Amino acid sequence: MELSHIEHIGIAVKSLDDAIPYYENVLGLKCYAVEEVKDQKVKTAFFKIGQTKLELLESTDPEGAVGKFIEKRGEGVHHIAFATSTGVQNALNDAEEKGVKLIDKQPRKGAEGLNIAFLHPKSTFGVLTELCEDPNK
Ligand code: CMX
Repeated sequence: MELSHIEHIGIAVKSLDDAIPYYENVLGLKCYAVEEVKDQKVKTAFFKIGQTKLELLESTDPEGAVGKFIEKRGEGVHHIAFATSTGVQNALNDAEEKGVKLIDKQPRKGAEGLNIAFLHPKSTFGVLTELCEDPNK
């Protein structure tokens, strides 16, 4: 597969309202969007730093991926998302061929209208890995 850059880093937090002021007042970043992704059972807040975004993730359901993550591991880095310039489906096919366990067999819609898919952290040395592409680019 071909990756162009780190699209975003996902960070699980208990509360967006509590965490956003740290990113704004201490790190000096600006939260430019808050969006609920119902499908993923999260509310997200976005910051941009260079080409890369930070995506804060607040769980909206204790049984969702982020709810379970915080319950088990506490707040912290949840996933890394790589932008691919050659298509998420192609990247998934390539990863599967190379023996990586997929969470998603096909891309689905994520925050900001991106096509996204996840590789399983048990196959990626403990890092939940997201592949994404902007269908409008
Ligand atoms: N990073 C690394 N390891 C993780 C992890 C993460 N984010 N989330 C779970 N794990 C580990 C757990 O610690 C656990 O390890 P052990 O068996 O050693 O304890 C193992 O994976 C299984 O975890 P689990 O709590 O039993 O959870 P599930 O198997 O039900 O789900 C996962 C784990 C990764 C398959 C699920 O979280 C998933 O499908 N994630 C992809 C979707 C997602 O994360 N959505 C939220 C963000 C969406 C967005 O960015 O918009």
